[in-house]
Amino acid sequence: MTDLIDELEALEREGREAISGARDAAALEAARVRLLGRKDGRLTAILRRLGDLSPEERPRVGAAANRVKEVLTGLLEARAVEVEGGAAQAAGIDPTLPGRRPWRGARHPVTQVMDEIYAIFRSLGFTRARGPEAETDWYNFTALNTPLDHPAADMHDTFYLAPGVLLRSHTSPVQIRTMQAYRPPIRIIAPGMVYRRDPFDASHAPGFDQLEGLVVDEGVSLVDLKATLAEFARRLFGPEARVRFRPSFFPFTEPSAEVDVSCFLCGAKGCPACKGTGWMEIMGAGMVDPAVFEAVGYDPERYTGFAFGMGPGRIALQRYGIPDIRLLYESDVRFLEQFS
Ligand code: 2NM
Repeated sequence: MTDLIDELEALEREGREAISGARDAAALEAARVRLLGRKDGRLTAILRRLGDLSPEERPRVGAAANRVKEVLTGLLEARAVEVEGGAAQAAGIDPTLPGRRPWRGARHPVTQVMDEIYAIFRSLGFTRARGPEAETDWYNFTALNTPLDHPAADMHDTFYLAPGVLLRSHTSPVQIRTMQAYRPPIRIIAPGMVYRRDPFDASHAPGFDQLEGLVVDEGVSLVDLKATLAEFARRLFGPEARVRFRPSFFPFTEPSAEVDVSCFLCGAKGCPACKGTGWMEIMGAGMVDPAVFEAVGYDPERYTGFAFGMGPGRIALQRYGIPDIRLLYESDVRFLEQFS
């Protein structure tokens, strides 16, 4: 047994010399194989002879062998760093410089909110509908019970491309086209860019994302609207979220409402984000006006429906506490990388 202890001490001594004497990575690896190599290394050879010892002797020698292995492994690692540093310096590289953090990609915050909204409505049985961004005034206004002398249709508020042709000011024309193409039941969301002649400032942009929804069938009621939007709010903002409806007016719905969600930042206690009210406005909604059904050839005596519209960009501003809508449009990586 003392033989093996002596041999372990000799191995440690010689190992220290071999490691500190290795001049490059290849020499170091050769030393490692000779000392600790699993098949033919010197430590392995000693460990093989552990079986010859009595059960009383074995633990002490085993412990000594483990210690030598740890010491040599540590020295090998430390020397590897030195050898590599030397090689780097010889090549004119300074290995002490701090590393460069790689860019991490992130989906745009509005895209993240939109994708969450899609997933919620998808699971509620809605499909996505799309339509053109250049529309006629009939699809954008007339079919939506909005006469062309309504202020919304004014040249000051809408981008006209040619007489009677415009950039859609909401995604509702998609609902009109969908109703023309399909019989009820209808259950769709229509996401996309819309355009309004607003000044580009902290809270307005001339083009922005909108997402509208439409449900039409026999017997659809205001209860269905409230239940759908209450479930939507719980899924998007958390199980504690509540909604409230405030009476409002849109030409294409009757009755119409502004929909508030209980403030998801302060839990409706009142904070700067909700201006102390405990509520945040997130969308408009209502029961589809029979005049809209007439325009698309649906029988308003047979069918009822609800519709709603929201701005995912606005919701992203509220959710992330972004103070200026222009940040959503500037593609500044310092801003965007915060959402990864
Ligand atoms: C909103 C608010 C309320 C709406 C109505 C329709 C249609 F086509 F069915 F008439 N689509 N979207 C609607 C209703 C949109 O956005 C604030």
